[in-house]
Amino acid sequence: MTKWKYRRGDEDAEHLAKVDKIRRSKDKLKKHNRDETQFELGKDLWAKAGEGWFAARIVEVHKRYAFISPEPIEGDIDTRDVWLATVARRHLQSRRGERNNIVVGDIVLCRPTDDRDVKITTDLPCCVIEHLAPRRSRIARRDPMVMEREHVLASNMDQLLVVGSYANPGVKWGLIDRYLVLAAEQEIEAIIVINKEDLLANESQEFRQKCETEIAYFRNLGYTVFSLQVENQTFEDPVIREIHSMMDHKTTILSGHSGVGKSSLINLFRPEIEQEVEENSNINYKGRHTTSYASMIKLGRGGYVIDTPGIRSFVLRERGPVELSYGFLEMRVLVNKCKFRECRHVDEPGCAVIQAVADGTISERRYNSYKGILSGVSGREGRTRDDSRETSGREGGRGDLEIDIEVESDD
Ligand SMILES: Nc1nc2c(ncn2[C@@H]2O[C@H](COP(=O)(O)OP(=O)(O)O)[C@@H](O)[C@H]2O)c(=O)[nH]1
Ligand SMILES: [Mg+2]
Ligand SMILES: [Zn+2]
Repeated sequence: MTKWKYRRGDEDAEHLAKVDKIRRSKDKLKKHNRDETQFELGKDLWAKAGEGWFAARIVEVHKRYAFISPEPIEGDIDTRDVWLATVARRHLQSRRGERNNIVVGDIVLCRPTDDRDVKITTDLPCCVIEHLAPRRSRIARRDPMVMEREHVLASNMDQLLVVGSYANPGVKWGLIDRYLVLAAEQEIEAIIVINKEDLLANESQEFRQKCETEIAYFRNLGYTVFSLQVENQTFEDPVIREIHSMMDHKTTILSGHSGVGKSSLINLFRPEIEQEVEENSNINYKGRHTTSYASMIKLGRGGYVIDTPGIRSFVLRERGPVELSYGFLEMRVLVNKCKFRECRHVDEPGCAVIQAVADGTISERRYNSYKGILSGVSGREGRTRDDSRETSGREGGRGDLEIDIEVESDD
């Protein structure tokens, strides 16, 4: 049972305490970043780097090695120019508690080497990762293997673009909500794209109405939502251009269920590495997965994307009600209006959120999504035709650094 605390009305003192706490943690981080024996080291301290060492960006992470692209000028990499990299051995020990010590998007300091740790044959030049710059932003979920641990999916992105499709697979609104929570917490922009508009013609009037309502609701919250058909589209289409204009000069993490058309969308922006489009990612597609690894790709038309393997559902790290309601923009503005300061908005008396749901200003679906996340439920919504088997069998089971591989089934 939660103990309800009465608001003290002393908001200023509370605010100051919060600011002070943030300042102290920042100081701690600074101190930490000064210690060169640490893996994580502020970029301003890279000056002492050895000869030939260079800054780079992690573009793909595999189990025992990663691919990096040198970043001679900040913010400019050629994602076709890759080196094979491993983390310096002395750092592996200290980072053992983490599932993955480097992720796509990380900015690292590399030392060229001929002496590789991994025994693989490669033509690629090789290097050792000596330091990791503190992450500006990160997208993480709860580790499917170890509950208390976080699994960071990617870092240093400027914004998140979450893609869904009207059908095949149908929109998972709850999954979109979860991504929006992550973006809100990282204070990065979130854009929503709902694809396969052409398939709406086969859907019921009721379904179309529901989708329209959802989209209007998100727009009303201030999110940019695009509804479109990526297939048969070209870069000349105004909507496609508009999406691109939001991605130019930025690093965008692309997320969403597999099969929704993420790769098809990227391909319109002339990526340095053409993305594989799964012709048959629908119900007949069995056993294999689309893209198994997250990777960072430069777009020929400007900007970078981090394409992630589709995840059907994921569990967010546990969050308290205060923290979680921050990720729901419609609740964020109400939390100060609840009678109890640590109101969970579940069954507390005088709850402004519950009232808003009753008034219809907060959507019931979003509210249920909030409660689902609060109680640690994954984003999977019921079972649909193309969604009938769990990802579990192979989920993280191979001890991969990467995220789950989806298995599609045909029943
Ligand atoms: N009907 C329809 N299918 C599409 C559309 N866009 C992409 N697809 C198809 O959806 C499937 C999955 O696309 P893909 O780009 O690989 O999705 P990803 O897994 O999200 O990267 C492919 O068969 C595409 O041809 C669209 O606008 N309408
Ligand atoms: Mg893809
Ligand atoms: Zn409340």
